[in-house]
Amino acid sequence: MKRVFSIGNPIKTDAALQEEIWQSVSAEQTMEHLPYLQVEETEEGYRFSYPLNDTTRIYGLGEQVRGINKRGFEYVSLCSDNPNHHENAHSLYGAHNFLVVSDGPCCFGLFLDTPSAVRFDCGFWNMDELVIHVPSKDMKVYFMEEDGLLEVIKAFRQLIGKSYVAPKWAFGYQQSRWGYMDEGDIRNVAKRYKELDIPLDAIYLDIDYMERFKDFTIHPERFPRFEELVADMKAEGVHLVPIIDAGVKVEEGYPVYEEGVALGHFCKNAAGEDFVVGVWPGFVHLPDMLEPDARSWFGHWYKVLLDKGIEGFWNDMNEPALFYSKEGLEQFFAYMHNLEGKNLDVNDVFGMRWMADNLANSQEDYKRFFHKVEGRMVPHDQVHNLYGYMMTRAAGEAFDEMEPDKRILLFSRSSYIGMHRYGGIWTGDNQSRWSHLLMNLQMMPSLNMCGFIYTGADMGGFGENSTEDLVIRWLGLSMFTPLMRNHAAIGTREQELYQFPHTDIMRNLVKLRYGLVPYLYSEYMKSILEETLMFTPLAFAYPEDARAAEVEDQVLVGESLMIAPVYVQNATGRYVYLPEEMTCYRFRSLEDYDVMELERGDHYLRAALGEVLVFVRPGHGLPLYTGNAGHVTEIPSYAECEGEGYAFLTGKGKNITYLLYEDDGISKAYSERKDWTPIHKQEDL
Ligand code: MIG
Repeated sequence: MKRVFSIGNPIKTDAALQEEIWQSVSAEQTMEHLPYLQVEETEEGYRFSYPLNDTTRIYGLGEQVRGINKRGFEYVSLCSDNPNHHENAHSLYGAHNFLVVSDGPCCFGLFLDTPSAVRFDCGFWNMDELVIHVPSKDMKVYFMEEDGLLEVIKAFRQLIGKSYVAPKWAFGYQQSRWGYMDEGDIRNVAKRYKELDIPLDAIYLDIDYMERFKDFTIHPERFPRFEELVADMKAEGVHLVPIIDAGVKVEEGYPVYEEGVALGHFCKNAAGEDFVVGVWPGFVHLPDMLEPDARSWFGHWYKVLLDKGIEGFWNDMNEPALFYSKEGLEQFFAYMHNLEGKNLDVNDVFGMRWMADNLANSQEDYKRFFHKVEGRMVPHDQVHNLYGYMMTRAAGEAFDEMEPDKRILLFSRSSYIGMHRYGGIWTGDNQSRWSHLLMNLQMMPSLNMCGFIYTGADMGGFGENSTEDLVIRWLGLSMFTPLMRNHAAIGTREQELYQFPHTDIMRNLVKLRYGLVPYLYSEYMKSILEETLMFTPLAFAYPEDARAAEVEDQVLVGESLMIAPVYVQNATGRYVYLPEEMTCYRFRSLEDYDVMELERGDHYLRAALGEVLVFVRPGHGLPLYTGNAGHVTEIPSYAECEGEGYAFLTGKGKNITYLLYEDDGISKAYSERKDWTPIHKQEDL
């Protein structure tokens, strides 16, 4: 059953595409026709509720902290520049209002398409109740009930349309750091990786490549021969991926600023003037990404960098993150001025701190500026969650025009469902903590459910100092995620793989990743083309198994594999639950691994630092490229080399076939199922 309810006068988000096949229900019938849920109209909007029993589980919600089963916490869809990814964080950078309820034989999905800040109380205030508060009377509600969890996902993913397809080179290992200051730093990273024979496909350019943080500029002293650098790196197989920030610096003579002002493409204040906020470069204006002309205008600016040979971007600060507004700053100074010379009591001190802390990303500021939406001026707070989505859409749509048949790498920090068609996401500013390694694993399936397939976390952790063992263990997870990028914040310990003594382990693990690329890319593309999960919770794959439903630290990757990364410091192994018999490959490198046939049930398995456990399901196989590739493009396609250099690791069973998806990795023509290469187990040929 698929139903869509249109309530009030919803803002067009373009999140859903294939609505025609959905049964639409008129507003008057809403209450009776939304199955299972109780709906109440409240003063500010609607309240949906559903009773939870002992075995009810809740999935989805995309980029949020905590477990795969979201029950027991309150999550708020409010795109936030929140670097504190702790257990108590209610909102991160994305707003993904899709959840799935699994309740005995019944399972249904619910998507609340509204850019307002939806509160999902998944049994937080009352353990036995799911309550969703929507602070708006304008929204679309999509309800789907299917025979199983995977079917619910498929119905939803079909509704929202095909996910963004990244170029294949973006499945290589990528190095980033906020703090690479100049050409020399970049060349050095490439050199060190090459010297150590650790494969590398991309190096990221963070804000310091720009001239005083101005989008679409290059710092002339730090990068005096930018195009030459891009070309030299490309000749070595390394792509440079620059960051683009949402705000445009206010500066006379800066063409992006001047054009934006002249064409009226910036967000306005109540008086109709271009709204001013502070971000990196000081005062900036925010392009009105929701307005189609402004979007197209901003998107075409990426051409400046495409023309210099750039083939990938990351969009940052697009929640949008605001350090302050002019108005907020004035209030702050007035407040401080009042306190000057006073004998400060506790209220003054706390007030002062509160004022300072709330200068950034203030909800008050969101009310102070406006977007042009279908001819109306709409205050930002009503459309806040769409901003990062529309910025990335700006780039994605422009790439389709400027590079109609070439995939450009694109991922964003902030997002909303719908953005998954234009780019991927990275999960923002995590920290170098073991708990964040586990969080990375737990977030992957939820992101996939919401359409985000090209995704991954900052490997090694962004904030705080990482340690060598954490980096090694994190490699053991990131080697399976489409985006495998080591990124760290300025001021933290350097965590490029060459900064640590055990380069042999690092090399082995990265090479193992390159061996896995054919399989990972194949499963990635299948997940997009057939609307399935690439990262599947055990609960979804083994619905009859109550134990599997509670496993929060193992997931399936594609059709053949289960992974169980070690995320505990100093552990030399871990418990693993097998919902069926599996073949365990304990890898130390592409060539060096143990094979164990394991029964269904619990096992304690050794996995020393540098060892990675991969479980192959019975009847399934894993094609592994065992040759030496320094870059993704050096991995020969199976079809072309007829399997030369490939191993086929299988689970238990006879007549095992794996259907490998392959394409050229760069054009937008995707291969059809009939062209996929069947790989058979050797004995059965
Ligand atoms: O407020 O560009 O999440 O990856 O290195 C920090 C500097 C701004 C936040 C991004 C991070 C990036 C950093 N940016």
